Amino acid sequence: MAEPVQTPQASFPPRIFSGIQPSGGLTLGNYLGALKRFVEKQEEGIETIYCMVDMHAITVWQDPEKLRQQTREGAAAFIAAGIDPARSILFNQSQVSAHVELGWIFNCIARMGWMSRMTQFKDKAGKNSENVSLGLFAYPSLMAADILAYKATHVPVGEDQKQHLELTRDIAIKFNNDYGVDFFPVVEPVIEGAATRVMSLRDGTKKMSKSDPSDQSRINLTDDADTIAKKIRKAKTDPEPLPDSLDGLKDRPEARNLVNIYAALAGHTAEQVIRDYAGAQFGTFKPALADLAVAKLEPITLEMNRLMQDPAEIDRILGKGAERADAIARPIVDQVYDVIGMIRSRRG
Ligand code: AQP
Repeated sequence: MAEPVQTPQASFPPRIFSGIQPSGGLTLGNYLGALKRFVEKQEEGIETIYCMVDMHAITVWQDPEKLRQQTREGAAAFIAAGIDPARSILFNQSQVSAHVELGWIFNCIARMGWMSRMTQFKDKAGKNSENVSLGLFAYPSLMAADILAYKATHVPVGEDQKQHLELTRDIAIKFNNDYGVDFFPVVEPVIEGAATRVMSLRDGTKKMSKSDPSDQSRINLTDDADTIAKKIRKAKTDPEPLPDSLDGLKDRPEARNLVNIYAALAGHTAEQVIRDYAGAQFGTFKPALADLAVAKLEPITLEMNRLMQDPAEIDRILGKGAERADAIARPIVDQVYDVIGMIRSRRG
């Protein structure tokens, strides 16, 4: 089949959408790669829509009670990190059915060949690909629906989601071409900052992930100050001091990771950090990083804990956000049904 050709784009007003799976507690990777960026976008005054993507979480079995808890905890992390539910729309995906409706339509747009190239599926399925859920394979087309149900134009994410956003672009372009419309925007990934891919504290070649079996591999947003300091102290490194230029970190993934984390937390570039710590041993650098991490993360953790005292209030915020999200997505998905030729004659 010929590659889809891009149709000329009508102008779509800027709108940000992004989400996080409540498949475990949020990590420093989620914070630096996603949450921190989400807050910055809100502060830029762009319309921002953020979601706990619980339908994605169940692509791997979740204990129902834990899933509820993790969804609330994730929402609490958004608010504690600076998302204001009055200015941004904050909700959980399963309360807005437009996502799964459009997800099915996109399953019929996306090609098997495109989906088979998704490296995250290959990584997550590993040798067990015959035995994972069909949902895990279809996940990226539901992600495209999450974004395009709002005609979002920009999506802040970590580096690991870049390929899924390219697929979202392909789906939008193919839908527009197949139906001869200029209906969906071709989204722009927003992958910014010094730590777009935070790596495991135990292995600098592996992404920090909430589902890694080793708790020592990650910093959780619920970790207390002592635990954060201990995990950083024990983080895998090498015996060399820090070099005087970034080039010197090329074959030192663990050292590079800690420098990137420091830079992202401090709001500096990695170059600045290397300038400040050139020649320093990890015995000096790690305590400085631990102090910085605690200073930045502790207020968020404390606020999350406070918010989690009142789960009913979190549910109320998610419900209100879902109503606002539905008011945007419902008419868009109804128009999609018209475009693709579905009869819509039911009243009420
Ligand atoms: N290590 C990371 N570095 C930078 N950004 C990251 N993100 C996740 N891990 C890192 C970004 O966080 C957002 C939400 O991701 P997600 O939780 O929906 O899914 P994920 O990318 O699969 O994250 P995990 O932690 O690895 O979850 P599990 O273990 O359940 O699969 C995204 O913007 C992502 O880029």
